Amino acid sequence: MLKTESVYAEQLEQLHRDGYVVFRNVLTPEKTAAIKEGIAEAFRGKGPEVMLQGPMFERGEIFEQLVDHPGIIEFIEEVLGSDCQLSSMNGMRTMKHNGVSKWHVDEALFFPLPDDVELDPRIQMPVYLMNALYYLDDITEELGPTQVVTGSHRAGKHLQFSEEIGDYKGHGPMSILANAGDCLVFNSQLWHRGAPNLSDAPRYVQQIIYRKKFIVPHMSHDVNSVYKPPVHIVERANARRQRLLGVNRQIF
Ligand SMILES: O=C(O)CCC(=O)C(=O)O
Repeated sequence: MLKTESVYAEQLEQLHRDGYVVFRNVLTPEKTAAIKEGIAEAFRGKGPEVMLQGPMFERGEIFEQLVDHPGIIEFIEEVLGSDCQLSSMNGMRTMKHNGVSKWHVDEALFFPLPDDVELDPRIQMPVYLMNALYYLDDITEELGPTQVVTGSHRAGKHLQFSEEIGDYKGHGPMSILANAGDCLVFNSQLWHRGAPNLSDAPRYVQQIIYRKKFIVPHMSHDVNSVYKPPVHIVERANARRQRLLGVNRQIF
């Protein structure tokens, strides 16, 4: 049987090679502004040190729609499988001098390698968790860009949670200078961080983490426990969104 090439062939190649892909202009200016306002509202009354609030799909339909945002969700499903689900959906706000600024991979290092061992380039590592960051501001060096080390999802190295990091195969830390409405999608194993916000303005980002179905959901960084989305949100969701929210009609 002829295998049809994915419409995401180029992005899939980039994701597996570099560890990340930037999708440009995926949100309209109106949606971007509404999401930013919704996140600002979620942080109302919180101190400047608070950086995450969630789960954001509980905060209105504009956030529910983002769970299965067209153009992004199809790509996520190609990588994680058509039965993938949401792991967490946090709004981020970083105020002056703040940021998730220690270099890390999300959750855990899945495939550690000894220092003198490298992955054979023919091996394509499975992807278990993917992070989608929707930018709600034009991201400058001053506002604190997401920074990544290209290809480092294949390094298999434990990071020391420091604010400095070395190169990986000739690639040093690189800032993703995106615009409001763009979305960065990356393999959770990529070395990354949010550089500190040096400006006087708050920086808003919508983060959505997706997981392969067999991985336990996180849903909120505040309540790292068994979580069920509110019934009215599940009831009005389409079938795909219900699945992403953890409704499981499949036994195996
Ligand atoms: O704030 C950022 O740009 C990066 C956030 C981050 O490190 C993460 O989502 O794991």
